[in-house]
Amino acid sequence: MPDTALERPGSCRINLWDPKRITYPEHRFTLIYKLRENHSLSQGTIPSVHHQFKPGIIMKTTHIATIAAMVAFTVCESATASTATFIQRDTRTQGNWIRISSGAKIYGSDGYIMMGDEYMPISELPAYLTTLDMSTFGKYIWRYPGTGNPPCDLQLPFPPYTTRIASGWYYWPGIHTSNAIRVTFSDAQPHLMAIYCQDADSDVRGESIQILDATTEAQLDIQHLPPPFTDGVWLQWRVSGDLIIKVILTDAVNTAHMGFFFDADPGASYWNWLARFPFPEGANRMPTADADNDGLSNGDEFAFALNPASAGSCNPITGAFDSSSRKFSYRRPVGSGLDYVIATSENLVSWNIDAVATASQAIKEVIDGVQTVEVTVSAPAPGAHAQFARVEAR
Ligand SMILES: [Ca+2]
Ligand SMILES: [Ca+2]
Repeated sequence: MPDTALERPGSCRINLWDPKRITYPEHRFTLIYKLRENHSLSQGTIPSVHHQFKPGIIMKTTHIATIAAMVAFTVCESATASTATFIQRDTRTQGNWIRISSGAKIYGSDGYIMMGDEYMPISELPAYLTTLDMSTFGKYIWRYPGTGNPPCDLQLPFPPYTTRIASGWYYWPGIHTSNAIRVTFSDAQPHLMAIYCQDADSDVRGESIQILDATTEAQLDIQHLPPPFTDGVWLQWRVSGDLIIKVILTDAVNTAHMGFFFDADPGASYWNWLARFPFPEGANRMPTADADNDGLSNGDEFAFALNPASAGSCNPITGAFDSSSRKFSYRRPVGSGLDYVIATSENLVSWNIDAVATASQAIKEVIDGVQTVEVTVSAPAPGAHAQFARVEAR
């Protein structure tokens, strides 16, 4: 096999492709490939019946181990591929990362680390995160909890969420040995990672956040924070693998970052949908945020093909319920990855899944990636005084 294909970082899952559609049920193919990190040699055994067709590098060879045959292998996604795709710069959410009313998190639903008072980090980190080391940085508290509480200071992660602190980590060249943070994810899945940066005591700090592949040290992304960022800025990426994050000083004498926040990635279809809309400068594009303040989260608006950047777009029902035909219709995006379930109620309090109505959903029209779906609701129970229906996107 060509060495070039084997030099990819990460251990690869390799699937056999048999171009002649010949199966070798009694055989196993033994393949030598390199592992990352120390480039030692190892062996993997691949069942001959393991066929998968996914995009990737195709390598061809005339014989592998004991089998002399023309075969091809597709190297699928690397189990530890390091990626970092910049998602957004949010200057509007500031320190309000938790909804005061419910305690639900806009950032950090999977986990977070921030600095509390007494120079002690507060964290609740996700299981998929195996490394996040900020020990080479200085710790500082610019403003203690309860001191002024400007909205740019981060809410403390316990009720009543109205108490805030300006605190975090800083890098001072010549004093601190490293400006690098190793962040390692144990799985091969993309996650959302946000860093909150705030120049809490001046308007002269400037810094850049650089993300490197920890294995190759190739730069995956860099974002610049010129002064001032006194009011607080969220920088967010879609990331995976093993990363080095460098906080690079560009202005003044030291840097400042207040914490890391991790969330589940809603998927490429969500981000592709959001890319259609002109969000206000600095708006929060997270599924849990409500960028246009119409009472529907961005995630809800995605599920029902609404415009998350327009408060006037908040109703996905395109055809009102017709009591004689028992039909109504609604909009949803093509390929949302969600399941749409119909539920009915007599009192708007208790809801029951209407399996027949759920199965009745018929796509009547598809325009510009948006489906119009017609639903036929089951007849209400005998004696019911009213009937309501709703569509649940799961
Ligand atoms: Ca909204
Ligand atoms: Ca809207």
